[in-house]
Amino acid sequence: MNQENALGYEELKAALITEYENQYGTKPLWFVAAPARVNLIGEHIDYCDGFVLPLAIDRHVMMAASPNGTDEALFTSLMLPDQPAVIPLDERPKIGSPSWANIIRGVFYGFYQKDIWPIPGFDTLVHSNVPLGAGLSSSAALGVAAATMIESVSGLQIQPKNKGLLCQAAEHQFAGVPCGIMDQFASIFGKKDHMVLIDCRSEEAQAVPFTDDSVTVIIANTCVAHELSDGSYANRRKQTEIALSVLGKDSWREVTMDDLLAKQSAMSEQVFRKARHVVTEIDRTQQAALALSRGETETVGELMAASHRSLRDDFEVSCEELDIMVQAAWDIGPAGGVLGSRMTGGGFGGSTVTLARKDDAQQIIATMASVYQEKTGIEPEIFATTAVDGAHAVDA
Ligand code: GAF
Repeated sequence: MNQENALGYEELKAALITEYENQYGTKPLWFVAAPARVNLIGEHIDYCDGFVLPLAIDRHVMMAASPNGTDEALFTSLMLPDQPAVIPLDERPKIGSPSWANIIRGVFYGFYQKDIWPIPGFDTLVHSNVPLGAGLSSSAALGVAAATMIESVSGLQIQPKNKGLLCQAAEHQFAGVPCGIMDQFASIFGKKDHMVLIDCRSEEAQAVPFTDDSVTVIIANTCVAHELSDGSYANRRKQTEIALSVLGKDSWREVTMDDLLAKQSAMSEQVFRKARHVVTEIDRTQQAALALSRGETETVGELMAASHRSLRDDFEVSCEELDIMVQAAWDIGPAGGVLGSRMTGGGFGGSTVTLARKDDAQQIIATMASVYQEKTGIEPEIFATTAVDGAHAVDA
């Protein structure tokens, strides 16, 4: 999908309701939306007790549903119309086929474990304007949308933090991705015109306002697909765990650079560099949150650049296309309205995030697109986004 032409919130909602009526011959009783996210800074440290600073973006997974009088939940996605998923609700949820619905099965399993079970059957249609494989957490948005739908159907609300943890567990157990809490928490705690500062140790989320409304966020999808379940993500997480055990600490929050240097010879060069990223990125994220709240955009830009270099050189999760896209933004620089740019999300492809002056955004997008296309031969998807509210039920 070319994101320039992606459906907006209201269009997506209208399309889903119309299609629901066409397929099921009735209006949906329940309707939910869960946003994707982009992370400004704090990468690969949500599973290291770090701080992260994402925002929920105006790209959503939406679901419409009505009771079907059976003990099965049916999920059909307008993105994959020939792969409907039937999920039995009279037994313990298990991994199954089609695989796109495993995250939903995992969310059902979370409700099963919480004794919110059995749930009466319902027919669901899913629609989305979140680009897939773009590192914008389409999977977390799908899981959070499913949890929000199950809350509507069951009439029982889960505490937001527990809902986030339930959805994270679904990723671990049903999708094989040992992710942190950032994506699910951003989708749940997102707030219009705010970033979400998440303390991944205490698992608390705090909304931080964008104080400067002349600034916007640009997402540049390299269109190099990113897949977290292929083992590279799990491998990075494992290396951070090895480092922490060599350091002999319970939490990365207790690790200083001096601690790390003192143990450098006890770890491999690979593991040391992963650890250096964690220690420096935790520090950068706290500094960036403070600088943003003070409107010190120059500092934020420097921190974003340092974050990208650390992810590229130490954590090794960037790729040539991400580096080219980030360099294209850096080359435009503050004079052209670029305040900061870096890769965002899990990496190995996916997207970059750029903080930019609103007035210059269209020119920046055009320049980044043409530089990127010229250097890679790939047509990117680049769009400005806004911070939106977290997952919610809507009147259909
Ligand atoms: C993915 C994961 F799902 C997140 O938990 C986070 O670790 C991110 O990669 C990297 O910061 O989106």
